Amino acid sequence: MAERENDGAAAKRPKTDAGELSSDSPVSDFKITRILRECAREKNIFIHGKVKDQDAVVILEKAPIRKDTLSELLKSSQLQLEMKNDVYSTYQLQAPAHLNEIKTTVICPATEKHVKKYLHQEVFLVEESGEDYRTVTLPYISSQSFSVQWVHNILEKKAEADRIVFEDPDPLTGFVLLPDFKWDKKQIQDLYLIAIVHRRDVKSLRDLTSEHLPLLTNLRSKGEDTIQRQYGVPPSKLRVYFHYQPSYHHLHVHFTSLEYNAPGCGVERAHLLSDVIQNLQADSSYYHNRSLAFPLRADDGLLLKFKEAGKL
Ligand code: M7G
Repeated sequence: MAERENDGAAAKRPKTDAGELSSDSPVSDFKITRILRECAREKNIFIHGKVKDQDAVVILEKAPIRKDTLSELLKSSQLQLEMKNDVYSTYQLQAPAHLNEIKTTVICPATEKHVKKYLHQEVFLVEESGEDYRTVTLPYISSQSFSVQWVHNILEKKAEADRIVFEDPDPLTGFVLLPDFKWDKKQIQDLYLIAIVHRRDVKSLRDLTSEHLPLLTNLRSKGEDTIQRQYGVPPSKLRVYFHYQPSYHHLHVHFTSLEYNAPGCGVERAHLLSDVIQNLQADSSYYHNRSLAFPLRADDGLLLKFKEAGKL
């Protein structure tokens, strides 16, 4: 099978995937239970509630202001004066609806684990040795991890097939590259794509050995080339990394714009792909043996397991 790349112009064009206005709105019936988290600076809110008796999480996030619609925004909005003093004045700008969108993510039915993921919580840094991984973490994630059904749906083209930007179908070194659902594709500043590998036997960074180097180098070069070509963002403007621990245990790599302070890109969770490649080149067992630190939330069952094992 040959590699596949979506038409560059189409990928650049900010298009909504499913496209049309949704007639069956899961949020109009949404009954709010509680606010899980909110941030005035990030202009988002995470809400837990019910849609027709099913638990749901709804995430609302004001979209960034787009450069390509600035003139239209300034020309076609109404201004309401708030105050005027000397050379200073502030207004409320009432933009036309299509320039005032709110990115909305719905998880329904949501499990208790989804609700916990978004609930604001105290976090603790855990240091996991290779041995801790095998005796504490692995048994826990084998029974408690989030489902990766959505990942299999992507790999099997049962979902988001029209969003795939690039695919290398090789079963060992291949992957699918597509926009992360955190990115609305409206502007390049917060570019966020994920590369999901076709192999299903690699859960995370921990499983990687030098055997996987052809996969990682292929993913890096083709992922970077595609993003340069499709979005005009060069490798020097990209942050390419794994999360450890990831939420979903099927190997994937995050490609984010260097300009965008993506959630989870801090040193306590992100591992640059280029560092991982070099570490594996120097020592095939690097990620099997070394201690890896990562944050766990106060209500995470894994934190309890670390405490029970006397590791915290
Ligand atoms: P992670 O490090 O396993 O988890 O990354 P995190 O969510 O704690 O960062 C998984 C990545 O996949 C995240 O960046 C998610 O935003 C993204 N993601 C999750 N889901 C359920 C989907 C989905 O259904 N479609 C797409 N395109 N991306 C998703």
